Amino acid sequence: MGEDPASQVYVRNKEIACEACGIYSEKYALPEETTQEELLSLIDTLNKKSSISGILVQLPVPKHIDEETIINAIDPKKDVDAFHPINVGKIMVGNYDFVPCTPAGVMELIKESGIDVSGKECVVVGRSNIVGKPQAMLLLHQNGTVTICHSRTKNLAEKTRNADILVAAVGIPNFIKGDMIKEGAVVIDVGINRMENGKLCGDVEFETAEKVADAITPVPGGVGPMTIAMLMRNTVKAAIVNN
Ligand code: L34
Repeated sequence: MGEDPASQVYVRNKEIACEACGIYSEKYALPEETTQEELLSLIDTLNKKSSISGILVQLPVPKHIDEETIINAIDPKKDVDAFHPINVGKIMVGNYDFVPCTPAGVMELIKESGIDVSGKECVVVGRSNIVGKPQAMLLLHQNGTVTICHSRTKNLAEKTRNADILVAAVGIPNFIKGDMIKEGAVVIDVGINRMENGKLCGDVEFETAEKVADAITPVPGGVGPMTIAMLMRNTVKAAIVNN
């Protein structure tokens, strides 16, 4: 909904990924002034439409729309973002079909790099419902020792320097510097910040961080594309579960 330029890029990338995977997709680019009732009515239609397995409302939504009401309106069986409270609860319990795409992408990067989470000190910086909280839960399910840090955390650098696996999801450009990272750590940068010059920049200061980290993800070309890959995986799962 609306004209958010970043959302337009992300949604376009999702369409391209669907095409590449052979997943049928429909995009509804609703104008900014669309009412909440109109949006809810579209979600209701898609909830009932048997040719649609997954529904995603790209965030952020405009101010006059209540995000929680929208998320709650999506059929949990079609909630490929895993943002609905039913799916959030299932993640907490550890028995789930859908994993939120960004944290799932982070876990996949860790797994594919041959890194074992079990027993590791995992520090997640950021506590959003979309990334930080589910990320902590997924690391915990893999037997990591998890610390969640946020804007009120005291002595942040002390905590991040303790991390074997550090996930940065704060949304502040270059927030995590090299001297906040332990030698040999695995550093995963979830931040995608758009600078005034139009360039993308992560939450981690890459130049100083890569000198101390054993493994580090870039921005762009790191977690972002993984988020989309995990959306494809959830959608295929939804198609199986719903049929
Ligand atoms: N409902 N809203 C909902 N679900 C989501 O999973 C998202 N997210 C986040 C924002 N809002 C959402 C995304 O799709 C972030 N996000 C996302 C998706 C794709 C990319 C980045 C964030 C991506 O493609 N990143 C590219 C660069 C793209 C560019 O040039 O701007 C990269 O290489 O990081």
